[in-house]
Amino acid sequence: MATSILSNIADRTKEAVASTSSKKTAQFASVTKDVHDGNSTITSDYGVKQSNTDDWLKVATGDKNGPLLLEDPFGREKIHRFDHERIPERVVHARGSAAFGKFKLHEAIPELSSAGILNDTSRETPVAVRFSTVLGSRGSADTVRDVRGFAVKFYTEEGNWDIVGNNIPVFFIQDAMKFPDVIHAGKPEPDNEIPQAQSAHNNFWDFQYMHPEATHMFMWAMSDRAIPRSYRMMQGFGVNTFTLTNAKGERHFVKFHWTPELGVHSFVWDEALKIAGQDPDFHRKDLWMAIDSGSYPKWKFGIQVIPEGKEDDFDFDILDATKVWPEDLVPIRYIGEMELNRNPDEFFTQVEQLAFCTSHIVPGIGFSDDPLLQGRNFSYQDTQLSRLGINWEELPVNRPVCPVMNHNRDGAMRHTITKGKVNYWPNRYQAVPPTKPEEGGYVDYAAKVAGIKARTQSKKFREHHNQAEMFFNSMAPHEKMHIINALGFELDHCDDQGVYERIVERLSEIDLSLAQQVADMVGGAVPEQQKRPKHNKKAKGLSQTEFAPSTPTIATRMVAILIADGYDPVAYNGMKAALSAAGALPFTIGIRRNKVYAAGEEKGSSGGVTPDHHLEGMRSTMFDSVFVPGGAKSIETLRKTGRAVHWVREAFGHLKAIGATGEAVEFVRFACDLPGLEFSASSAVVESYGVVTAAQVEPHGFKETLNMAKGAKDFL
Ligand code: HDE
Repeated sequence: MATSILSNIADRTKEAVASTSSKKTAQFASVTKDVHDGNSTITSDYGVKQSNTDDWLKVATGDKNGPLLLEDPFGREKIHRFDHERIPERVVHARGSAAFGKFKLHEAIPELSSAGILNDTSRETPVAVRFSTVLGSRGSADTVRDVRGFAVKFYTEEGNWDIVGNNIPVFFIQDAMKFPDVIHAGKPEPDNEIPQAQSAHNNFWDFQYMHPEATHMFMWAMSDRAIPRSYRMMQGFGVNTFTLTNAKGERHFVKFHWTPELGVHSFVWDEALKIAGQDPDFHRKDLWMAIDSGSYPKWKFGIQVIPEGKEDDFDFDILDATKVWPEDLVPIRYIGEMELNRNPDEFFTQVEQLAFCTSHIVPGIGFSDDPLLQGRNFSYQDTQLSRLGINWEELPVNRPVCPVMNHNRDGAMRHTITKGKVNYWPNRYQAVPPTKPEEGGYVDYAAKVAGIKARTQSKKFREHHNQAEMFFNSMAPHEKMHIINALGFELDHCDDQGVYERIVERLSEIDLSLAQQVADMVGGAVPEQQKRPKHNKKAKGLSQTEFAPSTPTIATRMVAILIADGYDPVAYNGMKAALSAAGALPFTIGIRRNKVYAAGEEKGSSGGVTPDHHLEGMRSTMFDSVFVPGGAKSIETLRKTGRAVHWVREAFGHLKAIGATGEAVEFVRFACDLPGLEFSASSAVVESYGVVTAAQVEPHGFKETLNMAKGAKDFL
């Protein structure tokens, strides 16, 4: 998607970018300057108007340049500021993008938590959400195989609450102390800094083998979840176990869930690989465009709850982040909804400086003894200190919308001016006292703790394979195939035989057929025996096929309409209108970007359409679906154009819905080259393998065609 698509969509949809009228929006406005206000001129940072910001002050010698003068304050300031523009990128999750919106609670849960945000259904809580990949640097591609970060900051009336989650519900390790190891192993290797944003290398897989606890997570990371079609089509999970405390002081264990309204969808691997080269910003643009055009992404907010006292009732430890709480045992209760409706105004100050802390919770919410969570609670605050400095919570994007007041002072870049005689508590003025619990002061749950100080872990933490197998068993056949192929790809990139052979050995503890197929692909010994007895159990909510949207929709999907001179204008215009009416985004792809003329139109006449892109500039990988209208001359040209044939064939290979009418039906059959494909020679609409054709079309036929396309798997 090129920038032209962005402006294209902005033009097309005149709907204004919504701004939630929220305290956060107002707060942003108070610190926002607009370069387009029409009144500003360039000043120095200390406010002096400048008359020339192009030429450094120098000693002029006639009409020749002389030496530059160090005394030029404007020249020095401009270069100084530039030299210091960069701050360290996040040590993980460096690549990402963010948007703003609102959270609305539908069902109060006073029996579980006293948190205002979980009780007051009349509130609209502003949120900031940042999506990210984990391993790549800030400039890496969006569509790589990786876990996605899904971090939500709620600006609540009682302070900021952050759920710093992922799009996969489990994690590689159980104890935070192992985090540097898992990340070192996954990041580029230390000697040559290769590969970028990839888990397909020796060190990553060496780590996986050395840590049986990572098995469940690597199965997820090899699944379709790790190549999402869009941030808007991913789930989010808090992963760690938190707690909820009600007004009576009773405690429940909780896991948080986000479920997307649009369903959960992924690329196929070949598509993800190609897009990483064709458009490294694919996900970033997709989110931006959707919000810009008024198609606001939404997620349902759900909780899984286990009462205190029931925590030992399971065959896994509920504090182990490498385990899910199977939904059959602990159902999800959906209690709220989040919508993203505003793009940032400036990336650096609103996305790079957006900083999260798992330790940021509000009254009514607490931590469990999950050893991953407890370590995270230290790490996030610590990393913000090195990225942003001690006063990072004063930055506009991180500021709470409720009052902040205490006796913390000073530090680099402090800019709140706190007036008064005292900066400590207690003081003789009773100035800024703590809040009593009954008036909303945070109260820690009085947990009873007794034990022996030791570097150890609970017994149930030592079982690592049951859920890895359960996950694989729960996959649909095509999802299993994708996992096998993903492992085949990754291990093919490991050149250390010891590494890939040992992973195959590990796989034989999960599923023999999986291990055998991978072994055959990547080389080395093919295991003959299942190494661990299988339990054959499945669970709800693991296969992403379960997450189709409740009402199938083509809205926000990008559909390419392929044309050359002589195309059928009835089919072209009819389909374009039908797609727009259904909320899809039609793009005209021409044989060239200069005007293309319909059948019956003179070349150079006032008619014709100017395509959004041409065949070489934009590939079918960038679209969800392709439609080819008929028109004898247009089809003759497309058929002779290798790239056009490839366009359609590649879309077919990527399982996309393809539509064709009139002469294009035969062209699509030729391009897809599949003997089993059924085509229609009449006006009847035929769907076969997601290809929808009608050889003879009446304008009214487009609605029918579109309905068929909606039924195509790609859209569900
Ligand atoms: Fe993070 N993680 N993490 N992580 N994480 C960071 O904090 C860390 C873990 C996650 O969009 C860092 O601000 C430790 C699990 C997201 O800005 C850092 C451990 C999950 C983001 C850090 C984990 C996550 C981060 C780097 C093991 C899913 C991006 C920059 C105990 C539930 C947030 C930063 C954003 C970022 C530490 C494990 C999600 C270094 C020590 C599990 C989405 O603090």
